[in-house]
Amino acid sequence: MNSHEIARRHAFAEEIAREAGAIARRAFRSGDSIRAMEKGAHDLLTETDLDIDRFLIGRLREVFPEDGILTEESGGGSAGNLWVIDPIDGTMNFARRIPHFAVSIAFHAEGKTESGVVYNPILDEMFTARRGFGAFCNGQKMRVRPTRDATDAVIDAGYSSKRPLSDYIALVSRLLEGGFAFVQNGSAAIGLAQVACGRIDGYAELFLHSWDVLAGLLLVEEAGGWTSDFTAGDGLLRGNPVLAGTPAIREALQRILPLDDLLRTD
Ligand code: LIP
Repeated sequence: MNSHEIARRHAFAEEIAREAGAIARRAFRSGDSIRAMEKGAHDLLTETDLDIDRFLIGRLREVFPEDGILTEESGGGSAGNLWVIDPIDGTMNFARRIPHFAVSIAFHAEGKTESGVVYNPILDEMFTARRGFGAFCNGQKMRVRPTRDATDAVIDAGYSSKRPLSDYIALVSRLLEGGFAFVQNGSAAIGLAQVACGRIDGYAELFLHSWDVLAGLLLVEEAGGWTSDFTAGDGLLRGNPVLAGTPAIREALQRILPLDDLLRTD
């Protein structure tokens, strides 16, 4: 795909992320209760997830009818030019009115994520990255934090009920034994955006879907960080573990979470 076509999609992704964020913000700030259905343990779905899912699919079909679309709530194909969307990443936070959630939109073409947008509508923080053009928060260029070492590092260690609890406990134990501090904030997209903008130093989770992370991983890469190869094997459609962070702690983190034996290579 040529640069002009990617640029069109990158600009459009920011436009519709902002529009979708307004839908989430209205629901978040209304006095109405936010009813959530359980898809699994600590895995929720709200009407606003579905409203935003329908809205984004509709806008994309209007403007880029030839592109494929894969979303958390509607599934989708793996066409060469693929939009990968999480209407609300951090649904549990949204349902509890914790302002730590985002609309996450990525555009993936010819095996690479070319554009990523993560928008937190409550803080009005628009994180964007286009491959090769840098990463930005509300237009300000982002760089990952100049971490000194593990004792100077905070890792967002996401919890997924899709892996045994014992594995998560082992991950957190190894982080703490390695001198790291950790948080578990409930949104991979925002966690990765916070690595990119230098608020924290790394993100680790034993299993995530592409819609949770593709946009955030590009933010980290374009802000000078490193990331695991999430699309290894069939990660784009079947998910994978995620590890990302600042350069100074790459070796220490990879020792703690040896992804080689976790990434899908089948
Ligand atoms: C969430 C992820 C988070 C993970 C949660 C959940 P959702 O995505 O962003 O990192 O720990 O279990 O999967 O379901 O809110 O879109």
